[in-house]
Amino acid sequence: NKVCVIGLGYIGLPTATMFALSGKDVVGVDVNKKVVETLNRGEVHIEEPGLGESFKKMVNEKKIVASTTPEEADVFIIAVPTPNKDDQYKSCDLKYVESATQSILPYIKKGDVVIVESTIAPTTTDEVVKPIIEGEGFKVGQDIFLAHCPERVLPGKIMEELVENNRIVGGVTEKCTEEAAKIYEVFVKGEILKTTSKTAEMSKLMENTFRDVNIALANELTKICNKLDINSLDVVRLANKHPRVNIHTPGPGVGGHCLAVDPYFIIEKAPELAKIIALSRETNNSMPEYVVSKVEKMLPKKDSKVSVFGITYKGNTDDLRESPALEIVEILKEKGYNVVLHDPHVKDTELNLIDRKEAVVDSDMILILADHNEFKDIDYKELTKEMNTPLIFDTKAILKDEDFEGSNIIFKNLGNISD
Ligand code: SAJ
Repeated sequence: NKVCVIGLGYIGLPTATMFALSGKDVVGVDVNKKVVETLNRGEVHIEEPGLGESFKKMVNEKKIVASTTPEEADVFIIAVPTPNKDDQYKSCDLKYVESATQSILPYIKKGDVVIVESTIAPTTTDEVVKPIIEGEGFKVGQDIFLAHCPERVLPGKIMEELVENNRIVGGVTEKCTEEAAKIYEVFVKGEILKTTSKTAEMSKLMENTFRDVNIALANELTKICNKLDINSLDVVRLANKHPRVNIHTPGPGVGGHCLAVDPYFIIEKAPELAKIIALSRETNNSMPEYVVSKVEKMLPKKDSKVSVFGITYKGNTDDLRESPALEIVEILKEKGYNVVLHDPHVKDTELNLIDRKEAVVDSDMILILADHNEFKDIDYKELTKEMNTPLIFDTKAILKDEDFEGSNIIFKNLGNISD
């Protein structure tokens, strides 16, 4: 049978490719004409290990085709973005989910399965998507089977995790759950976890919220430790030796389109109750300013040259969405610093990225803001020779104090910069 995937971004494209690899005929739909053209040439527009080759193979075998309009199919998968709104709670903007649902209405028929994979606020499938489909005369649960099946794959490991991870399948009715579960059985090797759509929505949001709150705890710990002259990275390492403790790693902030976005979808539904969740967002959002305040302490001269290594929201990706690194760069520039950028994963020419050697010439600081693998194996003793001051500030805890013992390099991380 045939699968129609709406939205060919970080989730939709790998998912569409996976269905094609599993033998389905796939049409992938995106509103962006340029993206559709690129894809139909067999090229992909996002960096994700293993995706490019598989996608090209499927295009060549005619198992997958990209288009700007949907087509009749047996299964429709909605994987469009759900950004934050500009309102008080930064609530979930459903405009793309709504327009994607509307766009498939002329093509759906009795017996079809409609799955929302986009991350949505709790109760959205029941209260927003279902009425749109029923407005067309279908009865959900009898004619059309509607479910929320959140994606939970980690960017950088998407192709692997799509197959290996457990998958939550939440139907609007039990029959919807059963029909949607059958769809994923073709490639998911993990467990298929059946539930209702609103439980599925909340479970997905809570996974990312758990991580966001845990990182906030680590970031708060770092601020407290720096006040008390204790190394927070040592504290995290030692506390995590306890069998039931897993404190996450402090860093320059939380970015990406998941952790920095999803917790607000819970807050909007119960702002008077979601206190820890809201405070954690605030704490993580304060980290770029905190990092800048530490840079200012190390480099009081505001025209100093800062060489930023890594501008993506995390390591080994080209994804710049909600990147705290970009926020740090902006604040540093506003303060007058001479900031140059180096990132081996990003191709954007408008950002004026330069190579590593050029970036450090006459520099006063290498500021590591993303944990790309490339930054772990650099010969820093050699590289820092070109610098004005051999100072490295590693906000991602990828290098170790020991690596610099006996050298003239001044090595700083979030653990050893007491106030
Ligand atoms: N970060 C820290 N400290 C840590 C871990 C992460 O500061 O200890 C930062 C990262 O640098 C990054 C941000 O948090 O800026 C988020 O990175 P991440 O690796 O935690 O997660 P994402 O956003 O790439 O992907 C998450 C994953 N969710 C969970 O692990 C619970 C992924 O499985 C989800 O599919 C994805 O969100 C999503 O799409 O929701």
